[in-house]
Amino acid sequence: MKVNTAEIVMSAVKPEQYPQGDLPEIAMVGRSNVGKSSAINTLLGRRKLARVSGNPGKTRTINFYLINNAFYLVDLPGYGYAKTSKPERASWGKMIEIYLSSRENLQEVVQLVDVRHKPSKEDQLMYNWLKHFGFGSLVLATKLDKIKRSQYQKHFKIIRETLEMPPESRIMPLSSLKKLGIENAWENMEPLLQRPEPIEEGNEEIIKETNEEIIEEAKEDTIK
Ligand SMILES: Nc1nc2c(ncn2[C@@H]2O[C@H](COP(=O)(O)OP(=O)(O)O)[C@@H](O)[C@H]2O)c(=O)[nH]1
Ligand SMILES: [Mg+2]
Repeated sequence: MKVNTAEIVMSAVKPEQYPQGDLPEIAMVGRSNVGKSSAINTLLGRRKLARVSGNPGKTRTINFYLINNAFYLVDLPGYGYAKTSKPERASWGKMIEIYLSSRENLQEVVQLVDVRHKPSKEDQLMYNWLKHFGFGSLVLATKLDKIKRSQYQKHFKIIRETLEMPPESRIMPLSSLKKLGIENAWENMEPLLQRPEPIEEGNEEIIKETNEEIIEEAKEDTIK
């Protein structure tokens, strides 16, 4: 994945502020300090587009990053920050719920977990919530450099089992420090960002004919 342009286009707290248009988007969510801002910077090859660990728990907006004018990467506010008050937690929940349930552009929500630790109760709740909305096919395991290579599989297994990931869901290991796992992450995310080409005027007939040819060929193949 070649990132030519990456810019923040909106910090939103309500749907009216989400960017308009039908570009596809992938969102990232995780507990605060999991390494989400670092991961976004690393995936985009930018040093400080997303702010790293400035003031944990303070980011209370949904940040939309426009990439290559083709899709959005969306930074959702983190959860699990100890000093968050009850009303703050409730407004966080409402904001995320509205986003997950209403955003048509949204193709996938990537859950981030720290590769070192068994996912917390809150991680599990978040992931269940994502599954409920039909997301959760990708989990990004951060801070890979903090464990030994010989321990990778053991940690992936704990994450998979604790979150009760469906067998077809994937773990994408990433180290923002060592810049490991970037290409693999994009290989998993890119297919989710494909949108069918809009049919240009005048091409409908060609597409119809091509489809008919394909159907004919398929029939012939079946007969043989
Ligand atoms: N060793 C290591 N540290 C990381 C990595 N990613 C993030 N961190 C550190 O974890 C802390 C939180 O990172 P940040 O990206 O701000 O997390 P966020 O709160 O989830 O956005 C910072 O001190 C980062 O330097 C990583 O891949 N490896
Ligand atoms: Mg952050």
